[in-house]
Amino acid sequence: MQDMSRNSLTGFAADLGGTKIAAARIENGTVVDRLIAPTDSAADPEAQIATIGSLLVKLGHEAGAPLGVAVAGRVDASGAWHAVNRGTLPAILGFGLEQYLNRRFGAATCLNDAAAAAFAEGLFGAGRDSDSFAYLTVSTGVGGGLVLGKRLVSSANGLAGHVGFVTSRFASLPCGSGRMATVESTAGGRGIAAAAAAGGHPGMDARAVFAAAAQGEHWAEGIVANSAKAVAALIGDLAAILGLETVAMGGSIGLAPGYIEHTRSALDEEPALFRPTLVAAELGHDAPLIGALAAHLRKEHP
Ligand code: ADP
Ligand code: BMX
Repeated sequence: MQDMSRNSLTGFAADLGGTKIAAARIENGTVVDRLIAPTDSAADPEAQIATIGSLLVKLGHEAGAPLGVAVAGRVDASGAWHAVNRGTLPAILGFGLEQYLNRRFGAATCLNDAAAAAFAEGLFGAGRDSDSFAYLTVSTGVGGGLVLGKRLVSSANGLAGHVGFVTSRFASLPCGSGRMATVESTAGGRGIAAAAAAGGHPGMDARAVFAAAAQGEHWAEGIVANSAKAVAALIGDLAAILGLETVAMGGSIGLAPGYIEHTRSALDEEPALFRPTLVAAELGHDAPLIGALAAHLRKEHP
């Protein structure tokens, strides 16, 4: 992975999450223009890609220009796209994404959003000096990407790195993946909103719960703390499995003021061996965009 220079990244990228779609024009490794639209979570894949297409056109994309597309959900080795959490993107049920993107945009590469961010952070960010590195996004869900021995871990079914679907002692409810009591079901944005509703505060998204916590509302502070504890325990578990040296955190919840500090203080309860260095993603919200374009250029010019 080391031989790619950030400066060589020029082209376009899109990042489709459970809450928002970002598209960007990237020049010499820097996002120079960006547009954001809300995700219509119930929309079918063609409609999702139409939204990406309209953002890309406004950014000046023309057919055949280099394009990387990062998506929430797993992308398997055949390029098919499947939601893992069916509650988040219920209409994404095994759609031939890579072929469709290639027909629609001339040339494109697609991969999971957290895997794309891990690729970028592993090459150019918080993971560049680590032999065992994980990127976690705490956003609509809790996603992940693993870079071991400088290689992004992948699997034919596209599920590798989906660390938010491990079970947690801080969770108790069913998860949209079909599993019970996952980290995502309590720590991700949808889980936080569900916890608020269950506690008598319906109609609040995670951002509103964080705002209530910042105002000193105890119920909201408890939900935010529980999310951070679940993520810290997940980091300890991943350290045990992978011998992690460094973890970078991204996503709008992961990067929200105070969240990483909450997670670090929960991680301090772990023995030193299970406590990798935890930092904010160096590329911030750009990580999935830069990683998607890097993955595309790597595929075109291996
Ligand atoms: P996506 O999941 O689409 O990639 P984000 O990374 O923006 O998008 O994550 C969306 C989640 O983050 C939502 O649950 C939203 O309520 C929450 N969120 C957005 N901004 C903030 C904030 N400033 N503080 C806390 N939570 C936030
Ligand atoms: C979920 C899962 C992952 C994704 C992660 C972060 C779905 C639809 N999503 O774990 O594939 O990487 O969320 O995604 O199965 P985001 O929507 O929070 O950005």
